[in-house]
Amino acid sequence: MVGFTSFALIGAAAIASAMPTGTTYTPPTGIISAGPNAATHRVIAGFNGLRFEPENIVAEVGDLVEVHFNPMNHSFAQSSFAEPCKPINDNAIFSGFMPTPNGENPNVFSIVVQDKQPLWFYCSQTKGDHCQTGMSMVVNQNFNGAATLSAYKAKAALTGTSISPPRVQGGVIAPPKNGPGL
Ligand SMILES: [Cu+2]
Repeated sequence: MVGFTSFALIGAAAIASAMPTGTTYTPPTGIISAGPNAATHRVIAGFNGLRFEPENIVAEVGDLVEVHFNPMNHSFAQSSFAEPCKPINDNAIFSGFMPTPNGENPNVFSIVVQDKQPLWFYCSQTKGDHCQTGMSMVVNQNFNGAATLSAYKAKAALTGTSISPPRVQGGVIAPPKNGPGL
């Protein structure tokens, strides 16, 4: 089944104020928003080189995944397991590129987990082949199956290049509510 992205925007009102000027996205109806007891799973893109840290997250429905960006110029993009380093479809979650000369980018990209299906993410930066080098991660991997993060990375290394999703969507760009990731 190829359905709509498994993450969604936190809310239309939040989006309107948080998305960069000129970026519009209408969330589908029926999306799950972060609840008052939602956990926030912090991820650092570019921690100690070309990787996400942590890169294997177990999250509950309604939890937030909050991606912080370290140097250099990373992104957070959704793929399938079968085809690493390219968008899962035109609705693939995408943070856009987050250029960060030093320290941590003042904005994070936050998404709400919509279900318990595995979700695969990669950095679509082609300069330096980030995805091919191992900059990828998973939310809710099936630990009893063959679709592991190491298997994803092995396939990613064989792809020629990365493709970014068509537009920034599926999450909110805003300053982190609870400060930097480290
Ligand atoms: Cu990257």
